[in-house]
Amino acid sequence: MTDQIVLKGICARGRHGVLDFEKRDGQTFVVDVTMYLDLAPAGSSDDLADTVNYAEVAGDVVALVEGEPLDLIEALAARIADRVLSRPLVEAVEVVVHKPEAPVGHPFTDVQVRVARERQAPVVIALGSNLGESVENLHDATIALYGLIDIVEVSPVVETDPVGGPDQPPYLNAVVTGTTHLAPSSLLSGLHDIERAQGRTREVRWGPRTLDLDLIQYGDPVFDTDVRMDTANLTLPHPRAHQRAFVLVPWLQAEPEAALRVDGQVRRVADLVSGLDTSGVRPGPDVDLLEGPW
Ligand code: A4P
Ligand code: MG
Repeated sequence: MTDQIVLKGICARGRHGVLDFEKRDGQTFVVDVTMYLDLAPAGSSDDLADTVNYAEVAGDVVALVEGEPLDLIEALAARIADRVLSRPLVEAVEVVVHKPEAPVGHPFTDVQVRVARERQAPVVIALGSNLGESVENLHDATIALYGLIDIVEVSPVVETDPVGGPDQPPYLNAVVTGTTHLAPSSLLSGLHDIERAQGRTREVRWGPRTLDLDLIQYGDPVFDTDVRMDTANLTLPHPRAHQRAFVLVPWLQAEPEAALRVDGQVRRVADLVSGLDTSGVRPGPDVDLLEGPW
């Protein structure tokens, strides 16, 4: 069951309606917002940064009610839902807009429009393995990713020279793109679960591993919907991805139009790759990570 924050009865005057006098005189609108998110982090940290500040949400709702006049409360509800979903931690939202003074022409107590929206954010995940049966590790991880994202593209497997860390065998790397309704922090903990299920232990930074899953990008920088954050557990976009041929080369193969934000600028991955030394990246085993052959 998903946790919720419920904010009820936010009241403001707006000028939404089809009739002239509604736009001229305005009336009262009342809004209820139910946000679905994982409250476990805030439950243990007692830190406002780990949850959604409902006072800010109320401020956003009032700004939209008092803002640009719309004809329909359906449109108002949809805009409120989109605004709430733009908060990185919110995974789904239900918005109810009440218009108790609507010109209905008969006695009534309330009219309300209810919309439910779920996040569908594009995501890019990089996979790496250089311990154990690496091809199988990447295959199992790709299948497990179905539990977290709707997969759109799976890159070919590339073999890569290790970057950083101790002396270690070459890696197999790949990139999976898709969409998810999960918030970034929930997606990252899902990635850690998959790593753990494959026996990943964290001993040496940049050391050999059965499986590494990195969240490279969340949202789309071209539409300015990419999440930018830097917390103790999660940095987005991934801070080293733009320098790493073992991430960018397979990503470009999976998504030729890919873009990544680097130091605030939206860059084509194709341009980033052409500026990198890619000599340590070569074709890997000829397998389709979803289909085989095994
Ligand atoms: N973390 C913060 N932001 C993110 C994010 N966007 N995605 C935190 C994933 N994790 C993120 O990661 C350390 C911590 O980073 C996590 O607890 C998470 O909360 P880790 O996976 O435990 O450790 P790591 O992978 O050793 O460190 P790091 O810094 O993620 O290393 P990289 O950048 O992933 O590099 N060479 C080749 N050829 N191929 C490789 O795949 N991989 C690495 C690891 C080094 N050299 C390589 C390869
Ligand atoms: Mg990592």
